[in-house]
Amino acid sequence: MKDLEMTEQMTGAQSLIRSLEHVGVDTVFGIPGGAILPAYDPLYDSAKVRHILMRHEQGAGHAAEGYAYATGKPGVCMATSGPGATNLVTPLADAHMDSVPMVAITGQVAAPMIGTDAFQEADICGITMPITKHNFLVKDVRDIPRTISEAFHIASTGRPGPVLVDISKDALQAATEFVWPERMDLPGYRPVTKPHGKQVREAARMIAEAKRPVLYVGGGVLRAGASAELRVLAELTGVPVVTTLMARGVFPDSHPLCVGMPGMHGDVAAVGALQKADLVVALGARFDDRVTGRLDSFAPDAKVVHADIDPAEISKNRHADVPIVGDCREVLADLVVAVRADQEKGREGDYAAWWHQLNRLRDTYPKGYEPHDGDSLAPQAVIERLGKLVGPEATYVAGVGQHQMWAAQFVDYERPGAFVNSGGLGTMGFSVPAALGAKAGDPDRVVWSIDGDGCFQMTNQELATCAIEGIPIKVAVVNNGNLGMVRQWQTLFYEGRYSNTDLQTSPKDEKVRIPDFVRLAEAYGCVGLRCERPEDIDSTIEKAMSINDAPVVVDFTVSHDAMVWPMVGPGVSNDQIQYARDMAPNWEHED
Ligand SMILES: Cc1ncc(C[n+]2csc(CCOP(=O)(O)OP(=O)(O)O)c2C)c(N)n1
Repeated sequence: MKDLEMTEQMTGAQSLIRSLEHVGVDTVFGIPGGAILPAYDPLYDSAKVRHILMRHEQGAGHAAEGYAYATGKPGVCMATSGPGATNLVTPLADAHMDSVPMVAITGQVAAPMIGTDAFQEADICGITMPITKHNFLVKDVRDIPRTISEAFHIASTGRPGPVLVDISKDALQAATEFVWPERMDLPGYRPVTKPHGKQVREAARMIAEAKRPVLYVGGGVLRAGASAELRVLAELTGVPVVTTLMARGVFPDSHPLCVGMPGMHGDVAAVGALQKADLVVALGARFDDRVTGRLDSFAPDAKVVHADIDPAEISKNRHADVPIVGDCREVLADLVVAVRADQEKGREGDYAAWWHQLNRLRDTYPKGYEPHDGDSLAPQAVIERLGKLVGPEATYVAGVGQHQMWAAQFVDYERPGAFVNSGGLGTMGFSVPAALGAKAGDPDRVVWSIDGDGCFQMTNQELATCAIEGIPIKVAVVNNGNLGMVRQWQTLFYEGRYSNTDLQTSPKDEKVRIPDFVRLAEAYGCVGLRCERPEDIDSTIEKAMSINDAPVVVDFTVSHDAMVWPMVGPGVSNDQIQYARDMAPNWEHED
């Protein structure tokens, strides 16, 4: 019976949907159009695959990313040829930078038309070559099942990433026999997951010998599902842990060994820990310029152990004294064994002086903010209260800008996956659709989008999708009336010349808001709330939390002038971190 089913006659489009069912896809985010139309017909009949009709293909792509964050499975999006496909470019680039597993399926014009500038033709494989882990152009109907099977394998193994499958319309329409490939044949694609024992033992030896070691933990640890192993290693050794923007929550913020987030807007203690370290153990982290600051002055006295599943990352930006290629979960598990063996032989690090130094940094430069002049809301207070009232079990999805940094700083993350954001590409418009995808993938979890008024205006049309499809996300628009992060740079580096950053979403002097986010939310079938006074923050959040049968949008009208601190200016050394304007730690004193 099974064999018979396996060799059934069908169209290419039917074989595509059958293939998606085979790899376990339950949700597809997309928009139809001419070239992909044949695939939408059998999709209509699928009992296993839910298609969520988005309002923009960019939204479909980010929703697929949010789904991947929430489930650990590749997110799937679908679009037609030409403009449908090019609208996926931003989310594909985003997923590529942040190693998000995702499969994008696009229709292509019929094979004989390719290269003729046919209506809605775009060479999407050519366009996305540098921003996908891999892409396929399928012109032969018989290749569809094999390609889908390979695409999902590539997207989710090794260093995860986006894979695009572009299928010509004639291949979708042609008749075929459905044959599911028994085995995968991908010559040249063999991700190394098992680390080399010698390097791991060397790393353990260096950890024991170091005086000032730091575990520099990146998004690779999240992708590898290795937070339990990380915790064992940290507790076994007593080494301080810093978690990058992409790794927030992988190690609990409340853990005494957690010294915070490094980088441009990181904690002084975390930045200081890396700068003063004599050993940096980088785990699934890629020495991004937002973390290192000026690279040649980053962690000047540190030896580096660098573990990553992607060999291309190792020594890319910073030379690794001990390179370890492998899956972070296996690396950490093996490191634990090696460290235990060392400890049994009496080889153990002594970091008491180091902790003394770090604790002083933590105590002297804690996170803080100015509660603002007059009645206006401090955006940090809004986000801090949100984190406190909503709690660590929720998922928080940020946009890009000041609110993203405050969301990283002022919510306490206790579990991996609790914080979702666009770290590498820094994509405005990520938050609402990614929150939609996260909620679709994990409907029982409360999902808050923390968005800026600028970001929100890029993709808020997906609220229609949320309302119609019954995906009740909650959105906190941190409405400072401006492209706040850009305005901050204008304040600091352009003498306060605010060229083109005032969005008029909450003008200071008039009452006209364009748009009025509360009315916009209502127009989209959501509940719209507004909060303008500090004393209303808690009750507004509680009100939003009490509504579960519709999406909720809260316009938190906040001060225009708040800035993100601490800050390492662009292109300067991390040693020059400022924890407030014109206030820098006194490193001499700290030594
Ligand atoms: C698509 C895109 N365009 C432009 C930018 C540059 N940019 C980075 S942050 C920012 C301002 C974001 O404003 P808003 O969403 O209001 O957030 P805020 O910084 O005010 O919290 C801009 C324009 C970007 N990151 N992405």
